[in-house]
Amino acid sequence: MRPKKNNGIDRRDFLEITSKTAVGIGLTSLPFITSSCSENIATKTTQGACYHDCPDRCSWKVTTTNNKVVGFEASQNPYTAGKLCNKMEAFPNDVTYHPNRILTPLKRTGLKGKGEFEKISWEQAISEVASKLQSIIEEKGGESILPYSFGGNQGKVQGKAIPNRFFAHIGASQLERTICGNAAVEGILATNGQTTGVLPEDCVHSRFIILWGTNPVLSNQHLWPFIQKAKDNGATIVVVDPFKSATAEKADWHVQPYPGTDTALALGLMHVILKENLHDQEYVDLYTIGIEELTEHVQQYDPISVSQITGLEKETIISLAKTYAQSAPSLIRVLIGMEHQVNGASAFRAVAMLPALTGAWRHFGGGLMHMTYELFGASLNWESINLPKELANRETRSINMIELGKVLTSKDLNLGVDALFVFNSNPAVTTPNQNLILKGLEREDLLTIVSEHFITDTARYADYVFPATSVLENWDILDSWGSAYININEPAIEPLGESKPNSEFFRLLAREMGFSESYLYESDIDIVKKTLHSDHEYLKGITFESLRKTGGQRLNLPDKWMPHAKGNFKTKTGKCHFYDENIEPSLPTYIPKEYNKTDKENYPLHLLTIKTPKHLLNSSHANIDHILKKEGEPYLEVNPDDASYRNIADGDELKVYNQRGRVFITARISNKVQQGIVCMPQGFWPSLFKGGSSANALTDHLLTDMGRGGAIQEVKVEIIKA
Ligand SMILES: Nc1nc2c(c(=O)[nH]1)N[C@H]1C(S)=C(S)[C@@H](COP(=O)(O)OP(=O)(O)OC[C@H]3O[C@@H](n4cnc5c(=O)[nH]c(N)nc54)[C@H](O)[C@@H]3O)O[C@H]1N2
Ligand SMILES: Nc1nc2c(c(=O)[nH]1)N[C@H]1C(S)=C(S)[C@@H](COP(=O)(O)OP(=O)(O)OC[C@H]3O[C@@H](n4cnc5c(=O)[nH]c(N)nc54)[C@H](O)[C@@H]3O)O[C@H]1N2
Ligand code: SF4
Ligand SMILES: [Mo]
Repeated sequence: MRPKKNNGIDRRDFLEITSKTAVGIGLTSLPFITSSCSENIATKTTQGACYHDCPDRCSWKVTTTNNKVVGFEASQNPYTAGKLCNKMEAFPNDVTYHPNRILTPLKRTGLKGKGEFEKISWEQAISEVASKLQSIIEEKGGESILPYSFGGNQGKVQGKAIPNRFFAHIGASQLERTICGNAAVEGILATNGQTTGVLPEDCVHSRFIILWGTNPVLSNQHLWPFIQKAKDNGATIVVVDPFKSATAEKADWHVQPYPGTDTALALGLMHVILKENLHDQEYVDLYTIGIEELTEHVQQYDPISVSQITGLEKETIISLAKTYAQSAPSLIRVLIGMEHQVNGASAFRAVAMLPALTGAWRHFGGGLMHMTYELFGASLNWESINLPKELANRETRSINMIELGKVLTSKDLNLGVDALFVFNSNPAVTTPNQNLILKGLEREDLLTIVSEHFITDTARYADYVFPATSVLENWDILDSWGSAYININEPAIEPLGESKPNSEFFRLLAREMGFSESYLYESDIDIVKKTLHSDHEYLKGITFESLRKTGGQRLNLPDKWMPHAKGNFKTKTGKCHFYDENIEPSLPTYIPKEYNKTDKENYPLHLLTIKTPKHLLNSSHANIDHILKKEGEPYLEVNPDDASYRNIADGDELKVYNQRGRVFITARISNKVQQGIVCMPQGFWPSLFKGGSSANALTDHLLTDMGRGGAIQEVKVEIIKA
């Protein structure tokens, strides 16, 4: 069966259209390559912003002398607060000036996967790729070309506008970009109709904060100081996480359920709150629908049943429910962590009900904190970024990014992909089912084109590699999914070598393919300026010129942002939906994945592959020697009972394996995981990992219950001494 067609708007586009998320590290003497020339010194400072898929979206300024970076530091954005994070402090040397950076187009000379290339000119590369694409389009149709991009560069120009126009114009397949955020958002939208709740800075007013499946100490570093401030003001900090994360180590209370059981836990808390009459009847009556259905539904989620599902003591469930409901302002912070489960969306849907049930939204600093992209969706001029009307309603097939391995290796002709374009992503490391993806990338009949800074494990399989500029060399505009700040990114230096921005790469290709439509050739700076052309009140005082002077600016939001103090939910009814007959199931329901008996016996341990590396951003920077050295040896966390049962000692070399692959890694015996669960870091490249496989060799391309996200953490394995 052909995958369903859609209306041309992928989920992430839709997020941004509708309305999608620092206190920081002063940088001093960085060993940037500086100009040796003392005559004609031209020094300038440009404003920019971090391009990474990170909720903090820090603002920076770059000082250059004679086209060389001599200074790189946080700018005056109060959320960045004077500090970039540890991952980015040496960015110019780690990426822009790194000796391994690709600075010319490359053409494959060796076998796929070997990473053997020769340098060729842009003219030759563009001309060969254009003619191959034209042949594929003529013989097989545009849909046999698949763009594969994700959060590598979150700039609206380099990540979206021009690349999207090019692929829509040639009638390529659409990619459902759902690996991050879709399940979470879908769950929250089902309940609240919008994801923007409490703003990050406002958590200082909270007195009880649950960090539910999120690890801000590593993943959202500029939020953490605000949480600490709340703690200093007397707030209790609770972490709900199956892993004792860096954040859980610092919390007052770590609640450690089994992975993927949050739906049951949230429903269990609601059971207790309703039973103890701790809900806010007035708020419920005025601003919610479905309390009768919810009350009946949660009967089955009594503390004993929920204790069996989650592995938590029933007293823990009762106590968490009571302290949460009796504290004000109480805040629940969710981000991404718990969405990568088969019932990930339901978990977000259920958790999002808690603040309405308790009336937490009435208090400043109370409610739910998730993403902020809707603020930009409402205020920026999206006409400049979204597809032009000529292309907007195209009906080409959609392919889910999670299923890349399956699609590339499928014998089903309808799924046929003859050309794969990878940019802003490294799927050989970041997408589930690594071995299947690598098998697909090995196909001799697949034309693989990769635009990159480095020969990543994906680029090793490319027929052509194109050198992309780094963020210091191109224009862009960056909104945020975790803060209320908007940034422009000015090029600080001329592109190094023969590197070109993603946008220019697609413009060159379009020209070579003979297209004349002007939307394919709009300049980067024009797109940036046009995006800010909006008379929306949030953009008052924010212009191209002001952003060039100040760096990141906060949207012009009301002083006290309390979106649901008086209801105002963005659901169809305007109310918070505890129950929704248009959604199946009509109430969030805990439905675990069923395993057959043999699989249960062969692979009894639940594996988490999470973003525990402090110095990596997904797979980015994981090829830089000094960073890998700082990161140190990766470990598999094993509970002492699981270890002793298998006669495994701390420091033993292990083989972690299942039906899809095996990874070799050293054992660390600890109580960071409960019995039955093991945990390994995500981000390391298979080519740089002993045995040539890393975390995603064990994960599967299962989809989530809603939002078509990746149930990446639904993995069972066994471990033995290697
Ligand atoms: N240092 C660093 N920072 C990053 C990134 C990075 O790679 N490195 N990546 C960035 C990106 S792309 C994103 S999306 C954000 C993500 O930021 P977060 O939302 O914080 O997500 P994760 O770090 O994926 O996972 C957070 C926690 O969720 C827990 N978790 C896993 N499964 C479950 C579950 O079933 N229930 C519950 N309650 N918890 C669960 C994990 O154990 C983990 O400790 O971080 C961004 N920031
Ligand atoms: N097992 C497991 N897998 C996961 C996760 C997990 O927790 N566990 N987390 C998931 C999540 S939340 C996410 S967001 C994804 C992230 O997955 P990806 O989006 O694939 O993220 P990165 O690994 O950072 O890869 C981005 C690549 O883009 C390149 N790049 C950066 N800027 C540019 C540019 O301007 N032009 C071009 N052409 N290239 C550029 C970088 O060099 C880098 O190689 O991973 C997911 N995968
Ligand atoms: S990775 Fe995140 S925290 Fe670090 S500089 Fe970039 S936006 Fe800031
Ligand atoms: Mo992500």
